[in-house]
Amino acid sequence: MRIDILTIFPEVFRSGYLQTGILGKAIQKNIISINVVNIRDFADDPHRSTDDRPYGGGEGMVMKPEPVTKAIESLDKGGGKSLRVLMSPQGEKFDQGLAWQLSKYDQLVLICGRYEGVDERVKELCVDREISIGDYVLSGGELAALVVIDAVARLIPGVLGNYGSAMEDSFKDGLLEYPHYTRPRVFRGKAVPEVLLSGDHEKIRLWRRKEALRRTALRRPDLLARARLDEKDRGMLKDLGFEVKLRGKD
Ligand code: JD2
Repeated sequence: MRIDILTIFPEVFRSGYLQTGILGKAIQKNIISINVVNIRDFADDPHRSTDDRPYGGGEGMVMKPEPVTKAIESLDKGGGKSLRVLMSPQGEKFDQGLAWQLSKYDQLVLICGRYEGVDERVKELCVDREISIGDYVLSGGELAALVVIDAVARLIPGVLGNYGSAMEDSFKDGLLEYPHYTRPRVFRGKAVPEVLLSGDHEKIRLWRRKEALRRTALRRPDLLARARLDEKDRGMLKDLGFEVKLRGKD
């Protein structure tokens, strides 16, 4: 997959998070290629300005439409399936399902605004989707783009050591993960749950499922309402003192 990032702060992407860990490996292995474009290079006034005052007045500045549009149009289209995404607090909420959708493209163009955002006409003329990573206010689209890149990259075959683990990860069947433990067996007086030392794989599987259900019911009832649950799951939830009406596995 080719990822083009449009920003007035290209340095954010050039050395740091993207070059680290499994993402850095995926770039080295050419499974993902990252192309960072400085929107300012497409500003043609003497001051190379990328922002201007809002029509109608008010606080803050707005990204001028010409530089962003020219930057988008300058990109190599590559021929494959391509999607132009604007990072924006007004966008649809990014989640694992949307990450899976984006992972199917050959090219993603991620447009990062600053100030109060980009001129509305850019969205109408050259943006396919507007995406928000959550309901909090960032200073620009750059951190949001990094979040999207990380979540999408791990779903591309070859990026994780084992593709299966992308599917196994959190949210596969819509539940939070069970608790994890490693050595030592007792740490500062706190012991690892005995069942995990039993060697009884079926008992362990059931304990983990029950703990996943417990956590999800306590912390994320919204997820539980949409989770894929079977009769055994419902039984476990009942044992835990939670009542579930909701939909079943199929
Ligand atoms: C952005 C800003 C409007 C106040 C471009 C913020 C985002 N989940 C998210 N929160 N904030 C953003 C985001 C994305 C792009 C821009 N700003 C600053 N805009 C009101 C502050 C400018 C995402 N994705």
